[in-house]
Amino acid sequence: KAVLPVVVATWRFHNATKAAWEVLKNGGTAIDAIEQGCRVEEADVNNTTVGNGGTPDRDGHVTLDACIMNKEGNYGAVVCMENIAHPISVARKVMEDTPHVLLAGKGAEEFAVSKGFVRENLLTASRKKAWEKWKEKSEYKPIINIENHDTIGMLAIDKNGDISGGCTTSGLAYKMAGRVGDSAVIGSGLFIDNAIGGATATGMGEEVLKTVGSFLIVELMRQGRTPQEACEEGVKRIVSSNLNYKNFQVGYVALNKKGEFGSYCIHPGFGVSKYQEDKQTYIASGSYIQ
Ligand code: SD4
Repeated sequence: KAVLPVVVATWRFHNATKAAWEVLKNGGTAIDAIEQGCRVEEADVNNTTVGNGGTPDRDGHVTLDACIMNKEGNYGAVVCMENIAHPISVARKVMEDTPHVLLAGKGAEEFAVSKGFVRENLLTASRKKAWEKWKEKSEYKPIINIENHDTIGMLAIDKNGDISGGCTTSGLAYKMAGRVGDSAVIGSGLFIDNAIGGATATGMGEEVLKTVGSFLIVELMRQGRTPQEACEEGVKRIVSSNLNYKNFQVGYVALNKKGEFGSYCIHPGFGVSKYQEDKQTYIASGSYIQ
């Protein structure tokens, strides 16, 4: 029997999963839980990979990617959007209020403003200082499990058994201007199928994009794999095609319609925050490299 409702998220995002759980516990929908949960990280300036307080690109611009997907298989996303603190909510508006699924850059920002979102400066003093320090050497070298990995990917099933998901990030620290990662791209950073379950990703977005990771994992679950087996296969697909895998991290989380979850990553250090049966837990993920 399915143990519902349930919410899982990448990393140690206790406050975000708690906010999502509050929505679910009170009978709210999975899509509302996802939006409210993701907003917690977007607002937290101490999370330097999401929303306000995110790390800028190498030119000093904080550019955000986010997407959301609902039980009908509808999807909305923004990529490379500046000056708007809650891209997850803008993504939801793209999904619900436009004939499109993905808005980029200035267009996304203008759309957000037209929907009542307020422009604000997202580059905090601390991130500006860190960027200025980075510029002294301008060395582009992501550090495993540290500066590049705090993206929140979240999957939730409500009491009706319907699943939704969201993913929101400022992307890799000091990326090139205009770079878009996996997080807001359907099938890569996130995929939801209300008949099967969902999957989401964090880490080196280029690798997730090249293997269409989240779609792959949901399709493997459709073929009968458990969420755990599907996540392991998703990671294997990356490490078997890229000999450089020791130098980057990718972590996957998957949830099936029974409320069972799985997770797997390349390097130790990744884990999943879960709220189920009124209990919050953190589960360290298994890894390809021990
Ligand atoms: C990206 N996957 O833009 C994101 C980065 C990430 O935690 O997950 N950071 O490639």
